[in-house]
Amino acid sequence: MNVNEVMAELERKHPGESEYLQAVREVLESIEEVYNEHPEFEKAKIVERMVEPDRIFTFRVTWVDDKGEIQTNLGYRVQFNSAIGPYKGGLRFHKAVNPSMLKFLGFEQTFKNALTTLPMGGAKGGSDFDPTGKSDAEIMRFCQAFMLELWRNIGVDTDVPAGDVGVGGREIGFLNGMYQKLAREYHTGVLTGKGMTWGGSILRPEATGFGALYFVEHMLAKAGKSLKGATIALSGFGNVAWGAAKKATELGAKVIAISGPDGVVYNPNGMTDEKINYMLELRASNRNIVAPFAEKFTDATFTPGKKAWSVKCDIALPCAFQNELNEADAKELLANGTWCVAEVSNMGCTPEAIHTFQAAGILFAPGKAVNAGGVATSGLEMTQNCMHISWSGKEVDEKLHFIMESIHEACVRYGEQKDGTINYVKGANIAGFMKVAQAMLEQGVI
Ligand code: 2IT
Repeated sequence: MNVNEVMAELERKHPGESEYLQAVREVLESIEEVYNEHPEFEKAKIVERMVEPDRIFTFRVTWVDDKGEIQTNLGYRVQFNSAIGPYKGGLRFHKAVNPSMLKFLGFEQTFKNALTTLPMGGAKGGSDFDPTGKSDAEIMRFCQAFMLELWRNIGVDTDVPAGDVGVGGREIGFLNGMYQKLAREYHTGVLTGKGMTWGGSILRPEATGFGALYFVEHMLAKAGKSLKGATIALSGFGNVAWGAAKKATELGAKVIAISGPDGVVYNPNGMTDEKINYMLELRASNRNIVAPFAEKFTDATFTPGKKAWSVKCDIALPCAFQNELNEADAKELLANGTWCVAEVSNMGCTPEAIHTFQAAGILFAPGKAVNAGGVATSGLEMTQNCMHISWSGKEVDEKLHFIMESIHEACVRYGEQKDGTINYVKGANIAGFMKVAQAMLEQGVI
């Protein structure tokens, strides 16, 4: 394989799909060396097959807003790869959603799911519906209209969606209610991230953030460092940022910044239970602003238009959106002494930012390893649903710990360099790739 040739061909077929091309290039650059040591992969054209989704469903979603006006959005489900199990991955509701974004996310999901140790293929879906400023009733009607189309293409053993940006427990509830009504199937397992009284798993809401901090703990331990007393800046204030803030605080770190599209909140005294709970209220308000945090808690200050990366911190955790941390941000963090960056959002850093961190020799880990605890706990939710039982919080947490430790070990196994440091990007990409490639090879040309 020659990365530039594969990329030129992909670009020819999908011109301008920048996020998708960026995600594929990052993986191919990491695996090139290993791939070329396996002539059987080359012969089976594994890379050429793996970079294209299996199929994409695109549909119109029409619904009526509170004023009685008719609204039309676009809906999608990208079923990317099913080599190691049924399609699995979240739904994103955000005004910028388009095929490029969902293809990048579905591609990433395929490798991430492979890393979890569980048998799940990769998928992603969503809509350009913007939840900002919508009422709960509008969100319900949109979710119902979305499911009116999606339901035929998903199923317990075929494709199991969950949440992502703009889709949390409330939306999963509306989606699940409509699915059951349409499909007349009352199995609990067609969506994950469900409520606790109707098939949800304890700890699924926390799992992405908790898992990320477990991963960071391992990464720091390996480098002889610790979370205790470390200052953390994280972006976002949604479900993922909430779980990360909660676990980071529990483990003795101080979360000194959260952010939103409107700016950054500097929180020099760190989090309290009340502050952490307030993050949930902020998200549920559908306003998509973080400024009210600093109105409610007077020891915090809000600066409009600034990112979390302007705050001096030991550890930076992007928890919001792709490419939310660019080269200039990376340089600002380094100048302020940051020594660890872990992506909790998918592809949170631009390639230039990653190169800047790697060149500086600081600890860096990619989203598909760091945030895999979310989908892994979705996998645990599916298992409980199939077995018709509910595990205790302790059981789920132990399994999540084990999974994050396994992912860290896989990164070390494939990413250890001659000088003893770990290239986590390479490690995660090769570990995920090897599993999916082997599964594709063994199942023939299909
Ligand atoms: O990016 C992700 O891994 C998620 N949004 C979670 C997907 C899932 O199926 O739980």
